[in-house]
Amino acid sequence: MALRKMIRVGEKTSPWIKRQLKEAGLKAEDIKCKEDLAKLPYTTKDTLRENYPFGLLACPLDKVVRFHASSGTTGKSTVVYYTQEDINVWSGLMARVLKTTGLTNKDIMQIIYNYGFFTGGFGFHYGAEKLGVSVIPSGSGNTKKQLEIMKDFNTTSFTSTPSYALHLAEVAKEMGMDPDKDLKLRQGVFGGEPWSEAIRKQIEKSFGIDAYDNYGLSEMCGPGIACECEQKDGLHFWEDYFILEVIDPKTGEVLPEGEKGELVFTPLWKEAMPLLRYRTRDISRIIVDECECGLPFRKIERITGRSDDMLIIRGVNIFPSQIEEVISMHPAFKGHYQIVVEKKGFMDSITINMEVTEKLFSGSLSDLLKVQRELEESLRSTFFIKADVKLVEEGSMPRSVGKAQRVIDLRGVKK
Ligand code: DLL
Repeated sequence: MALRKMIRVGEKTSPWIKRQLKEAGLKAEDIKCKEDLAKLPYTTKDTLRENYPFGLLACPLDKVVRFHASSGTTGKSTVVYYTQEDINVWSGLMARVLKTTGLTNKDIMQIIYNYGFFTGGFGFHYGAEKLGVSVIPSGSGNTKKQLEIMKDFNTTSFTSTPSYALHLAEVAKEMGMDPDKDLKLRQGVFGGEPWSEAIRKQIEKSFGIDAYDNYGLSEMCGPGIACECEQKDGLHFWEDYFILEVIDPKTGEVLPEGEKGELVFTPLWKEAMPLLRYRTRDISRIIVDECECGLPFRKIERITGRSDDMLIIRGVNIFPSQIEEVISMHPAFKGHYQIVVEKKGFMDSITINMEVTEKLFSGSLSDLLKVQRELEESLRSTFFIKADVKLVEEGSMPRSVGKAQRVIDLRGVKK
């Protein structure tokens, strides 16, 4: 019902949806259910770039109350727009995320995401306020100050990228603080970038909290699409507001339920920027089993990476998250690493720079070499290619206040 209404309205108001229907030789009334949706072409990030800035507007500009945008490392940035009603719905979806992760109006949440064109700060802010949580809009950066605020305000929860949470924990240690004992934190909600189970454990242990994953993307609204419940085993997605298809990223074919592929979302509620079949590039699968928490929404597995992040090293396909999974099994893993890919002669070469503790780094050379050999061997036996591991000093790799840059691909970069 919601889909039919959305397409009927979209055909009239959105030049892009009109074009999608025309390309498929269909009229709005031909799309009655999810299966019919599959007859339409996809919307992609390029669609947004080509329509920069206002080409996807489906309402008069004076009804728009907010813009967000992604930075766009290549080409134009992508812009998204919201009416007041879009903001209201988004806030409700975010309130649902926070409630699902166990927050209540008794909590004090510190929002350590950038407030600006990035959707993280405002998305969490409006959702938390709607749930009645007391919000500290501290924004990103200024790590020491963040920790002082946590202490002074008795913050019970915080949200940031998982990589920044790890950085907060190490700065706390430098300041002589034990976040588990000295702070009142009880939970945290993390997302915006892929993270492994090992990083979750590390965050949970450092702060003495429960750490929950949440997923979203600006093209849909921002954060607020899916999150973990207390089971921490897959992310419930809000099926009453989005239709989710999972497709083969190479062929574009829709896959049977439960198979792994690229997530494609159709939001059912958007006024300013309705989109049909948006290809996220994010790889996951729908979990078919019901969740013990009793929520009536199905789950997706944690996102393992993006199809456009996949590295092809000497013909072998590897996701950065798979590398993280392997190296994070080693007790020397502390969460900070970077993958460097370059051409040596005609061959691809891959090096994983991984930080180890000060104690190990300045200890005996044979211990260090042993760790290096063990990691290289695990990588070789998993991917059947040689990867070099370089162990580096604690604190020597860049820290980001937002999303971490895990891969540096120098192939194609002129020396
Ligand atoms: O990152 C929205 C967000 C903010 C989500 C805060 C969660 C928390 P974009 O900047 O448009 O929006 O980036 C979206 O980030 O397509 C994924 O590739 C990645 N991503 C987001 N959340 C997760 C997650 C925000 N939990 C892109 N796990 C998405 C893995 C994630 N990847």
